[in-house]
Amino acid sequence: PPPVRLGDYRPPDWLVDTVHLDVRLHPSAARIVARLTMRPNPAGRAGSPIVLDGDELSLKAITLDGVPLAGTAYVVTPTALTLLAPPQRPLTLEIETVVNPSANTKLMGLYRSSGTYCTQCEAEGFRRITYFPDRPDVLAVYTTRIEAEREEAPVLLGNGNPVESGAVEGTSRHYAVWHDPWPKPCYLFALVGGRLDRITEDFVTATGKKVALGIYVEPGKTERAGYAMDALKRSMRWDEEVFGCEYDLDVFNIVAVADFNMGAMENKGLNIFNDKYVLASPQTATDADYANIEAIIAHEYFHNWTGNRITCRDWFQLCLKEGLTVFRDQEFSADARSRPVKRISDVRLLKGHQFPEDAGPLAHPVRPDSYREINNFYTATVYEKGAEVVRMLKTLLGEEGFRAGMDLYLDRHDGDAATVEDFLTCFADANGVDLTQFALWYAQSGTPQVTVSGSWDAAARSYRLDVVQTLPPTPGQSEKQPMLIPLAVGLVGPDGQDLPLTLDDGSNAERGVLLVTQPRQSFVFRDIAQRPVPSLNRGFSAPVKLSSDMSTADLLFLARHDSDPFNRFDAAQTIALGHLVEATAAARAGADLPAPDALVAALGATLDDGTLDPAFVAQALSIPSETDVAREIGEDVDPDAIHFARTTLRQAVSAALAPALEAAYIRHAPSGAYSPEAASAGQRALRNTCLDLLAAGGTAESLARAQAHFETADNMTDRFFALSLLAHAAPQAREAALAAFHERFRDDPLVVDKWMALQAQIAEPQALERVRGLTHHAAFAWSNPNRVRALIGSFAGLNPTQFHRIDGAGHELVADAVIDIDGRNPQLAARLLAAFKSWRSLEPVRRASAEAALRRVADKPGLSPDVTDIVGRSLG
Ligand code: DPP
Ligand code: ZN
Repeated sequence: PPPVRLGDYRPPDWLVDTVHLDVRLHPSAARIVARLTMRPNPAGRAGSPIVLDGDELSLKAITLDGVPLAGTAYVVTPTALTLLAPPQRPLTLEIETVVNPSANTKLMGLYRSSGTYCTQCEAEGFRRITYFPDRPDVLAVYTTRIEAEREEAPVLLGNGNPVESGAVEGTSRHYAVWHDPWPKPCYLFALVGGRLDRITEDFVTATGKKVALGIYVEPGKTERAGYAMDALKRSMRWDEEVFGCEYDLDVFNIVAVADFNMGAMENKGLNIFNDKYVLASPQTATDADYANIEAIIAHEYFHNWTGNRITCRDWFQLCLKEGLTVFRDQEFSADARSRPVKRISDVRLLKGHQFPEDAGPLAHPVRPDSYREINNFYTATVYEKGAEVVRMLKTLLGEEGFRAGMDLYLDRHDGDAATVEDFLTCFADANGVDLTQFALWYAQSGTPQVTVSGSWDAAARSYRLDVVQTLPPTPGQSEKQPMLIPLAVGLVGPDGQDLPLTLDDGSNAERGVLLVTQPRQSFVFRDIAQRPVPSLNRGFSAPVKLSSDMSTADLLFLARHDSDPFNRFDAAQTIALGHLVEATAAARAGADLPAPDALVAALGATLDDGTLDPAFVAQALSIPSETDVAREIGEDVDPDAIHFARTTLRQAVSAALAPALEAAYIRHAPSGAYSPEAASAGQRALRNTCLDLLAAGGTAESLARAQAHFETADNMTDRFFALSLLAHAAPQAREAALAAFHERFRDDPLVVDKWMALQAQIAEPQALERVRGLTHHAAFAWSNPNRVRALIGSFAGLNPTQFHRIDGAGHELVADAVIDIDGRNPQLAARLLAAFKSWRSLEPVRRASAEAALRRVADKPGLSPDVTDIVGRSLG
């Protein structure tokens, strides 16, 4: 099929006002009767047929205004039901379909997960439940009656508010009716039926309305839902306080299921979650798990306004809800935890996932203008870069201007299916600014390269920054226009204090933000009496690749003194990356590796600074990942050389800083019982980072310390961290530790996932056989996305030396898995295949093997549209 194009958008020809669904759950033959009241859209084409999407549906009956339709009045194909010549007036269609939830391995539409019936409709899953105009700009009011065997599904949940429930007379079945008063697109439809336990709490909104909150989990797991409930209540309050968004139904339910393609889904009033992002206890979840749960609970809740009350006109506008909602959840976590540390980890995620995407064959704009398979656009670019674009708006407009734009958007577009243009227009209108050039962030793909050089003119007492921006060509976009880049800067004086910024035209660079709009531009600051050190792109104000002519000495100075915590972190990272690039080149050339003196000095100073937040120090001490280094090198990448350079660097840092690391390890010993809150997590993060760097030295003492850490841990964060250390750094202790860990947690699938993921990441040739072996482990299941992502996803995404083995066996393994999974779950298969996104940057031998693996996938007959799209673009 040809691609779908943004430019081809047309409003729907028919609208749906109300939907009455009657769903009778059954493991293999669920029966759905849908009654739709429809009318011709005045904005559509007059006289149009009614075209309803469908996928793997069995049509049983269809009536129009209560009269069965003649077989000649409609046409059914595998993808649509078309009423050829419907009367051009309001009408009621009743359609009966049957689907098989147990056979639904795609996990789209209505399916069963460990015996629980659930649905996933975004993006195009509702058409797998009933025939419907499955597009986000058709908004209807839904009433859903769900019926099931009481024994099999005592809990029946739908969107909106509960209306009634009861027994079905004379049977073992029961039913529940739900009504959602808010018009919504069908991708936000959901229902759940199952044997579930729950926890409940009440929340009183800002205007005093009581909301009944429920979190439903597999029987016996309620004690692990408490943190999610806490995060939910805090999210609801925060959204009232920060964005003025109040909840709008009597109930809000969350259901955790074990088989889920995504992280979670924001269905109106009934969020459905991958259980990985709900269930947590100190014994089973790490600090990172807790932070993810908090962020994702908030994210899905925030969609109630940014996504549900205001939805997307079409799927090209996906970033309208996702980028904005990621920005909102990032801000929530920043307020709940440490803002600088949150910013650092968000930027690390962006650089680790989005930058490589933007630099490879899968690059696409934040708002793509064509797609073949929308499921493949739930990407780091749409989500994370999309959030950066919203953040830049805030940087440009300031706190108040941004809030004014948001208020206008929430007010003007409530109830709409909106576009990116609608969104930007609100900010332009509220602030009286022109955002035409800014809008290029949505349209142009690729990471802008910004090169800055600074010079101080002692005689003129001025400082000049010369800025050059370029945007590399990306698929489908050979020519680019200059972007509007908000570059936050500071000039740091010799005493470490920020100098006042006055531009030579007398204006003060507002909030320290330079507006870069031209390919080349210079900014001159006056009254600069001494040579300052420039601090560029503070807080990572723009998602660009920055390079400058800054000396190592200047970077070291910033690492110690910058008032901007992000740049303080980043200065040390820049030193480390520079070292690793040089060391990798030396390793490939068989030369001696350089000594990391500057980096050791920077890290040592950070470690010694008792005023810093431990969570910040932990981030600042982290050595850039192998993927970071590969991205920095950019072409002709040899993962083994990078691994060697990085391992050598870690050894050197370990040796040089051992006493300070040991002291910090002891200083940050836990006091009191485990708590997942940020301060406590920060202590653990720093302590574990020290443990890790110490173990990198490989001394018997450091490994014994890791072993003791493992054995005495009273929480999953410490236990799993130590296990990872032993698995990576202590082959002799590895098997016993892995076995002990497995023995303790063998009945807990989410913890066994961690155990598998860890083994898949060991940077040794045996990892491949280990992964193969684990696919036959009793706990592994190809049908469960969490299991597949843990084992195969971790191998492909987090074990560069073994995925990119020089003999090609790693590529083969992943290609085989993709082909195998594609028959069951195309979305999951396509996700996995995207691990090849940087294949063109590999050195020639590995590049050839990656290409061969991709071609083998491409040549497979019967591939899904999902995998066809990824493999096609990857090779294109
Ligand atoms: N559930 C996914 C998310 O919230 C897709 N909407 O990002
Ligand atoms: Zn989302």
